[in-house]
Amino acid sequence: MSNANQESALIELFKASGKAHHQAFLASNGEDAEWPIWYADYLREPLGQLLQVTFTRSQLIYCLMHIEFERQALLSNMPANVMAWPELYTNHFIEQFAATDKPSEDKLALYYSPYCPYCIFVRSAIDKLKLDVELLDISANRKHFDALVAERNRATVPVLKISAATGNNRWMPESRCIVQYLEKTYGESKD
Ligand SMILES: N[C@@H](CCC(=O)N[C@@H](CS)C(=O)NCC(=O)O)C(=O)O
Repeated sequence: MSNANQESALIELFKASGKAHHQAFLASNGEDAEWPIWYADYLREPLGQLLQVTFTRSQLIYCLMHIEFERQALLSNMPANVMAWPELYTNHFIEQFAATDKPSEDKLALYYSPYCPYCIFVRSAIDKLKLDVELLDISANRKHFDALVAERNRATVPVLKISAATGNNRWMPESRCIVQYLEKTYGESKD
């Protein structure tokens, strides 16, 4: 599936999930305090198929809540700039989980700080997989710190920057997601 087809299929899936959720909670006009659980159960299989990822239920619940908190924070800060939620969720899942076109040609760089336990977790996965990843210490080099903040509007590490030969860059936060991506993409028999 091409990247554009994958993107539109994800947007459609999120739209359909919204409709199905509203249908299921008509009586409360869509109100559902346990919405992440409902959505995780609805999305787990089709989302996993579209992204070729095996999601655990708790991982998906965590991801959905994380995106929603970020969305709410964006809405309260700059409502005019926030895109529609199916597009925003799609961007997030593509950034975190979709494979790139030619992973063997991608250049990888890790923004990290030496004392951050999440960064140590990612670096140990990089060592285990014997990957060639440029290490950019944001606590030792102001240039790396500034580049990270300019891109992400925050200095949280670790962040994996994936630079494709086409010139496309992807910035992947969240240690667990980074490790999962690296293992899935470069582990064992992968290229
Ligand atoms: N959930 C994140 C947590 C990352 C995190 O909290 N990193 C800390 C360093 S250990 C950090 O960058 N804090 C500073 C900040 O967020 O600006 C992950 O698993 O990667």
